[in-house]
Amino acid sequence: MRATLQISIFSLFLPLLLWNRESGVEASTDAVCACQPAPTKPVYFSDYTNLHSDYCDRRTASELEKLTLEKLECEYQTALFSSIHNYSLATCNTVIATKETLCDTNTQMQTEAIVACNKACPRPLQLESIKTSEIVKLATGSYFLSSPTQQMNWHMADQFCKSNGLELASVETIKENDALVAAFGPGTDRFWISGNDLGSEKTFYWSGVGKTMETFWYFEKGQPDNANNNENCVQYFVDSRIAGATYKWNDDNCNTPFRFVCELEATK
Ligand SMILES: [Ca+2]
Ligand SMILES: [Ca+2]
Ligand SMILES: [Ca+2]
Repeated sequence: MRATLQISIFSLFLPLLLWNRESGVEASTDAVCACQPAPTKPVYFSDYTNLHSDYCDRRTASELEKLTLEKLECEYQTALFSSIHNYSLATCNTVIATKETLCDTNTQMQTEAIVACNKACPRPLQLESIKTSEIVKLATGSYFLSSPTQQMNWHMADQFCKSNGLELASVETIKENDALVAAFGPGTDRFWISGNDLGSEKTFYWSGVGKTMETFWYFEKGQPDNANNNENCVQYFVDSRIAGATYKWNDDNCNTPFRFVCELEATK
């Protein structure tokens, strides 16, 4: 009886405690941003690997880490709340739905804070860094498409995206595929994305999101062919041997420089 009473009182106040705690999370750009002095001389794109990540990049990584912890805490609290309220499933579901909305709102606020941080730290001379104006917003997220002169091998492209708080793109749906292909335009340049079978031949994996390539498969006919037993990285290409071919996927040699696509994985 006493235990029941304690649980009942606790369950009365718990929603208020949780509500105050989580609605208090704010995405303060002041706390996020503090710009470094502008570089004194131009830094060329090809030199970027010699540079350390700058302050804004590190802050971006730190914000993403914080967000992950907040999501875990939020999920934990939701599970705890659910166990206490197992006598009233309907009430519990309502509260969980509210909390999920709060989680989503916090995620959105953190994403906005990251974008604001990038805006507050313009680095016009640092060609190794992606400018906010170069990030394109498509229906399925935010991306960076390297220019025709920004070409590097898959590993370098992977590092470049990461050093800017992004990942090589992971194309998980036809909607995302179509948005990217439309953004490429009519050219035939190849673009690296995060798919690869570096870990295990023929098992393709999106390294950008840490998932195997299961839900969506868009390789060109005859691909992946692991040509010369040495093709382990996935790219968009237009197969000139096929009449009327459009952008599809191909496995190619990871060490060959091509253009590439980075993606903002805000909830990673
Ligand atoms: Ca994606
Ligand atoms: Ca392969
Ligand atoms: Ca191939």
